[in-house]
Amino acid sequence: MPQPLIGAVIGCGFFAQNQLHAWADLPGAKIVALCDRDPARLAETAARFGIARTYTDAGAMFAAERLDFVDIATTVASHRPLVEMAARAGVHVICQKPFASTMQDARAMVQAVEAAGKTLMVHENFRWQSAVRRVIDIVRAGDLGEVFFGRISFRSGYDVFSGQPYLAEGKRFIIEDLGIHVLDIARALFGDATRLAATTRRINPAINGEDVATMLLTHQGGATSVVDCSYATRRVPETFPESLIEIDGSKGSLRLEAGYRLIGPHGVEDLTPPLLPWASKPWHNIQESVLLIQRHFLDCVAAGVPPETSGADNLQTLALVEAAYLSAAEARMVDVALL
Ligand code: NAD
Ligand code: 89Y
Repeated sequence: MPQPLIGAVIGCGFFAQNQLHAWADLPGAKIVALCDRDPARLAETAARFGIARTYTDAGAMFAAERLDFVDIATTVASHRPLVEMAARAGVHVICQKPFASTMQDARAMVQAVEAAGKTLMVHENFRWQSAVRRVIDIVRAGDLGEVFFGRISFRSGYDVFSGQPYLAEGKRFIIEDLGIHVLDIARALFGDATRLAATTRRINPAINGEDVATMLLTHQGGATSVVDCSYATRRVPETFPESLIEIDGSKGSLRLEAGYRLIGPHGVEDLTPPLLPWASKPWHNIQESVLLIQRHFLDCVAAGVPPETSGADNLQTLALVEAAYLSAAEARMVDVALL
């Protein structure tokens, strides 16, 4: 049995709890230290997961610990300094989405970790949800033939603001927070996109950013896709946090419907995700994907290959986010390569 990779988690907030549960389930990793600048959150999380060594300052942690990797679970403003610090410390890095607030920051972060010769994975987990992964496997196996159309739709009225109050505050909301995942699924299914057009709306008057976005993408391979997301959709039944998928190809079509029901080239499949012992509905779909992406990271480090959502790969997803905001602001189709 190989030795586990020794790691630390920076950020002990809302979502890091899932990441820590997943690490505890993975024998290939051992989290030995935690860091959060909020001492109360730090102490509470350390006690919950039985992690003895804690730091309120990431620099102090890197100076004191011998780590193989760090898992950065903070919000976007701290990503660049923390990723660059991790690169200087010479450790592998996982960083939560959104990876960066500008393309310039993102490129610098990728470069820093590349120069250190380490692995950088963006925690872009939606493409690892088991139902979504099944669809990706079907498309990549060629079971639908040449794909010419796709739609990935995330429409919900779920209150995400109570758990993540910062989402109501930013000038940007749904594309940067949630659409980023859905755009990443589109890339995983149809390849990189060359052109994008978007419209946005804000329906909820209590938030600052857009909560509805509709995007049209042209992909390099020739497929056209529609990525639409909304947190202003009061649907019954509520489907949070499911991404519904429609794909048409030259040999067949598939539909991933609400309730994780897939109708495709292999008949009707029930893709209900498992409820992990530490998970809770309706988040269990996302929570399982956290375990799967973190396992993927360990596999990639062991094999010396880049993760699917490496930092370099994620530049393409971030470019789509930027393209969507630009397109909505200027009411025009945007050439993604120019960003
Ligand atoms: P949060 O505010 O609840 O937690 C972030 C924590 O990081 C806080 O406790 C804060 O004190 C700490 N922190 C911030 N800067 C720090 C620094 N420089 N050093 C040490 N600690 C620092 O936020 P959250 O809701 O847990 O979200 C964290 C990230 O996870 C966000 O980028 C969010 O978009 C992402 N997220 C991802 C998913 C997913 O499915 N991939 C789901 C939810 C949130
Ligand atoms: O922050 C978001 C994410 O990454 O997944 C769902 C979410 O928690 C709210 O939109």
